[in-house]
Amino acid sequence: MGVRSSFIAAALLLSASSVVLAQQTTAPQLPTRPGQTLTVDMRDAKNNLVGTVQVRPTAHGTLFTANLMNLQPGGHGFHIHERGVCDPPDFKSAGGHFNPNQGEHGFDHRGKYHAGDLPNVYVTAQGTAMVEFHTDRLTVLPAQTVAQTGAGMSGQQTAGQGDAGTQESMEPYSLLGPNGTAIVIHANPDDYSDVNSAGPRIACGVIKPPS
Ligand SMILES: [Cu+2]
Repeated sequence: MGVRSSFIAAALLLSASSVVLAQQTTAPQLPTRPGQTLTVDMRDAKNNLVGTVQVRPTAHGTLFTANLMNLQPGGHGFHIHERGVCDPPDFKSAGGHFNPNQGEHGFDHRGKYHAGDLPNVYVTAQGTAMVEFHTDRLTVLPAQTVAQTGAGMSGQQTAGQGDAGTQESMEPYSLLGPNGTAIVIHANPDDYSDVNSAGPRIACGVIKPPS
């Protein structure tokens, strides 16, 4: 086989693999293992992009990396809400906090707290923020996978068994359940106890599987 024919063979191989790649990037695909990062576009009440949040699965939960801009300086509540719908301007469509374990709001609550409770983000005088935080309470594994592997919603199952009603699952809850979820940024910082302390919703982004 001459140089020319092996070149053609290599070219054919290359085009065959590009076809496979194209199929993979166009077909919707749920993440099934740690390492596949989701990018959430955050938009304000006027539907302007105010940054992105990377949602990266880890071996122990989820790492959030927020890169934000054009926000009011100061502290802002940052939560996961229970519906993957962000209708401006008030974003009430996103529902309440993501709370599959039926807890109370805030890290200061002694019992179960909302899985969607996350730390505040602090915006600079320039209107930007770059924040990373990790939680072991949330996962971007599909809800079905979490259920099949015995992870996730077992908190509710345990509650149904009576005596262990106050025991909470240590496994993470899926951000990609049937209703979807959304990241919501509030006008004020969360005081980690009062559900209303963070005030109105100023930005929202739907967490969805890669398309
Ligand atoms: Cu919120």
